[in-house]
Amino acid sequence: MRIFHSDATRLRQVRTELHDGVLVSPFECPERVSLVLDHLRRAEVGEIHAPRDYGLAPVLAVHDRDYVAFLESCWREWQAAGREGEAIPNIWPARTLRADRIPETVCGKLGYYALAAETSIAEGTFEAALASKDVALGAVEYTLESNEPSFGLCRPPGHHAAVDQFGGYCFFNNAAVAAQYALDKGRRRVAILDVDFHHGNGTQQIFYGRDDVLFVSLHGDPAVTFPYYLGYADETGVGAGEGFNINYPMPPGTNVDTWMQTLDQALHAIKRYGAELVIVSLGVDIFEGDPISAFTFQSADFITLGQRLAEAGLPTTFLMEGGYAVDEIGLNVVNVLKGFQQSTADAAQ
Ligand code: SP5
Ligand code: ZN
Repeated sequence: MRIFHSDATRLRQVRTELHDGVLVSPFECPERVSLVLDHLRRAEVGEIHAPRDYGLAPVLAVHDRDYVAFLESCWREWQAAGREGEAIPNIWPARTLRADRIPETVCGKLGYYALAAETSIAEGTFEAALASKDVALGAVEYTLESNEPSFGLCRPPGHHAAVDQFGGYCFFNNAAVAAQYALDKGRRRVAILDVDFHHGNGTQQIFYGRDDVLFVSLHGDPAVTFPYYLGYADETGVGAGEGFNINYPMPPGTNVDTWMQTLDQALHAIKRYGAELVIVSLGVDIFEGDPISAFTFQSADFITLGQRLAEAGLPTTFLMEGGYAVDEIGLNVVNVLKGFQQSTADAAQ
């Protein structure tokens, strides 16, 4: 397994996250990268490579050009406006307001392009987001060229980022950028399997009307869980995309047996689809000790997860999404990848 990592993913170093009514130090912090990297090295999971610079074209293949320009200029505009803290939205084009005019000033643009308020923008955010999509692209390119598995240590994560919205700690949808890249390199059927605790609303939105990417997600029930306004089981796709979006919402506290049975259903759907590549949106915030999530994985359960994914027998790229129990994040990620390798090795014997 080859690992992709870029030091520039640590350039996002925001100080504030709006959490439970208080500005706290963000759960999605640069230490997450360092800790995962340490464990990957110690466990000798595979060679660690820095990705090349893929430029903006693969981003613009799934994201809106004005949105990308906003992310690039946001912090500069916020500072020019003389604001004291970090850039955080506080007004949205909510249901009774107009969403067909984009405001001209940074406050208005922030609300237009944001889907949540916990994710502040400051120095280095755009640069880290660029590095994160390069990590994803390096990983997927390696799998496309070799059929060997890869892990992209993406940070910031991506699955909440929609065509023209950031939030949930996400700016560019790394999994969507990678899936589109695979299609542009000639793959015809790509599956994205999202195991993060939170629904991958951005990935769903990007591919909702399309049949060339199957999106399958296991996550906390949106009736009681972030991002609340997407992720129900009746969201199955639209038009050509009908039947190519599968959501498995589950209640907080769902036990691992139930979760694994649901994973079997998800993997069956991916096999039936005839996926040529699986991109796993790997959030390890399904861990019981996660500070903002509510599933019950123990560290050893991540080995089982990796084994089950390997049994699908498909070319696989893992991309890092969430996971905020920093003391265990490295072990949990390594366990998935080791479980995957172990099972692949067994199958080869
Ligand atoms: C990529 C990813 O995992 N993003 C997650 C973003 C979650 N942001 C808001 C979380 C709100 C959690 N509220 C839980 C209250 C527990 N006290
Ligand atoms: Zn998550």
